[in-house]
Amino acid sequence: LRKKGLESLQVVQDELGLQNWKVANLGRSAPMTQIFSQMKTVSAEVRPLVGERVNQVKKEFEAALEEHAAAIKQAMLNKSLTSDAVDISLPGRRPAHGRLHPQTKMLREIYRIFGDMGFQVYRARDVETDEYNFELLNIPAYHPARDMWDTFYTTKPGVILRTHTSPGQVHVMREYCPEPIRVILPGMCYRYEQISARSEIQFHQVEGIMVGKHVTMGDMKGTLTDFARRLFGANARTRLRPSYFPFTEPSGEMDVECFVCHGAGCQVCKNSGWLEILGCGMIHPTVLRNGGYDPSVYSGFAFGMGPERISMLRNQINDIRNFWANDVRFLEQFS
Ligand code: FA5
Repeated sequence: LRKKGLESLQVVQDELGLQNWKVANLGRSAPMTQIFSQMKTVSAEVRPLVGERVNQVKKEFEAALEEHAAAIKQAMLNKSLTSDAVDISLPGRRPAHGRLHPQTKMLREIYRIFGDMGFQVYRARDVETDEYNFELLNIPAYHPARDMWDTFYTTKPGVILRTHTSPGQVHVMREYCPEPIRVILPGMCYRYEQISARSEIQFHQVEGIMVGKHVTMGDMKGTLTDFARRLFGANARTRLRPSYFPFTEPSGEMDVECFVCHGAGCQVCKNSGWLEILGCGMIHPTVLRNGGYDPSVYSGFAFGMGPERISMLRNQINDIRNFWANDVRFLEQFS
C-alpha cells in the first residue's frame, strides 16, 4: 500500500492530480482509512504495532504530498517565467500617434494670422433661418441672386442649413452694436451642389468682418494682402478683381498667383495662372442698417474664404473629396 501510494504520487503533475491523489490515499474511503476502521478486529497484542505502522505511513504520505505540491508549484512558476519572458533586447514597437486633421491645422493657421492682426474668433450657428442667411443680407425671396447658393431646406419652413458664413455678420453686428468690430467667423457651410473635385456639399468658410467709423477699402485691401503674404509667403502675388455680392458694395474677389511648392520652397507655376481664394467687399449700407449701425457714420468690410480650396492650393491636393473621405493614406501625409 505504501509503495503503490508513493509511486502514484510521483506521476502527478498538477493541482487537480494532487487533489485526486489526496482523496484516493488519505481520504475517507482510502485503503489506509479502511484499516483504521477495522482495527477492532485486530488482536490486542499486535494492535499497537499495526496502529503505529499505519500512522507512520500516513505521516509519510502527508509529508510526500506536501513536498510534491511544493515541487509542482515551483515547476509552474519556472514555466511561466520562461514563457511570459520579455526580451528586452528586441527593438520597441512604435506607438501609433494620432494627428490633427489637415483642415484643423489650416483653420488654426488662419486663426493665428488673423489673431495677430487683432481679430477675435466668433462662432455662429450652422442651422440658420432664411431671414439671416438671405433676407438680412439684402437677398429677398425670389431675388435672382439666390441662385448663387443652392440651399438645403429643412421640413420646418424658414429653417435652412447656412450656405455661407455671412449670416454671422448680422449676428455679430446686432450683438456688438454700437462698438467697433473686428472678428472672424469660421464654420461649416452646406450647399446642395453637384459634388466634384472642386466642390463639396459640406465645406468650411472663414468669414471676416471689420466695422468702425473710418474703415475704408484701403484697410480691406491691406488686411487681405497681408493675410495672403503671411499664409503663402512674403513673395506671394495677389490681385483684387471686381465682383458682385448682394451684401457688399463694391464687391471683389481676391486671387493668388498659382505656385508650386517643393521641399526647397515655392515657385510660380510654369503656365502661370490666378486662383481665387476669397470673396470680399465693403458692407452694403442696408446690411449695416440691419445690424444696427448707421451707414452715414459707420462703414466696414467683410470677406469670406474657403480654407479647403486654400489648402488644396498650398498642398497640391487635386480633389476636395479627400478631406472628408476618412482615408488614412491621405490623412497620414499631414503629420
Ligand atoms: C460667399 O459665400 C460669400 N458669402 C463670400 C463673401 C463674404 C463675400 C463676405 C463678400 C463678403 P462664394 O459663394 O464665392 O461666396 O464662396 C466663398 C468661398 O467658399 C469660395 O471662394 C470657395 O473657396 C468656397 N466654396 C464655395 N463653394 C464651395 C464648395 N462647394 N466646396 C468648397 N468650397 C466652396
